[in-house]
Amino acid sequence: MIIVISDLHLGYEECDAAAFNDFVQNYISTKLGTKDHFVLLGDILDFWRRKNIDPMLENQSVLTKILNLKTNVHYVIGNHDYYMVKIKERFPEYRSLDLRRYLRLKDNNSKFFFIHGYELDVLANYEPLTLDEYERISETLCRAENILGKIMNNLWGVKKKLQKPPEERKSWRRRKGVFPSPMNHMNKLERFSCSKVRNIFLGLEKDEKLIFGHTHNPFIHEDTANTGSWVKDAPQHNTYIRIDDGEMELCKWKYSKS
Ligand SMILES: [Mn+2]
Repeated sequence: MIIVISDLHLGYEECDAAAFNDFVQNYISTKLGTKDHFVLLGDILDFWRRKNIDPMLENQSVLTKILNLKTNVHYVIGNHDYYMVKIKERFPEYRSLDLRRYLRLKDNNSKFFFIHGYELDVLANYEPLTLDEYERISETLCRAENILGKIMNNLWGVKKKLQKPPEERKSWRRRKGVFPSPMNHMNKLERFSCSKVRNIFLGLEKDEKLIFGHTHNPFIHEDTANTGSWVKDAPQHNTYIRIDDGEMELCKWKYSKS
């Protein structure tokens, strides 16, 4: 079994760290064994808004739980934790986590390709900015602490509002914790992610399924899936993708404080 989550944003005030802690303690650590995989698909730590060490210290309990898991943990880097690339470069034999830019896994003959998803954002929305340039900006923002990080975040927030998808987007019909496919009102990034031409840009094989996060809009559409997020300002949050027998399922973790 493979469990995938992204966009936890530890260190951001809207992060639902309590629910995630509950998820790791009561689901991940009990359900996943040595043959399974837990994929952290980027923006797990949010370095843009804080001094890097602060979110790590504040969340050391859940981070330690992750380091102690008896399953295979993979950490795919996102734009908000892009600084992790530098750490990996400094310690090439980095051993605490399987830290990487992308990941390939197999489950029951189905092949999966994982990226955080900012790559799709750059291709769909930020041209003429190149991927390399975007990554350099992301890395700088990881060191920006509050000032630059906040400015950039606000700017991108404004841009997101301007791009707001149709009204239907807001009213997700929820049934049994599964989400309807948003294929009728996908934005450009999502349409690109679901098209086969994405393979040309990302180097995917014909039969590889793509899983990404970054947009905070969870969905499954044919061989493409988005993990969603764990931030309370997203319409749907605390979502994860569960892969069992090669099949992807979009799920929501229900957490009550009792
Ligand atoms: Mn992101």
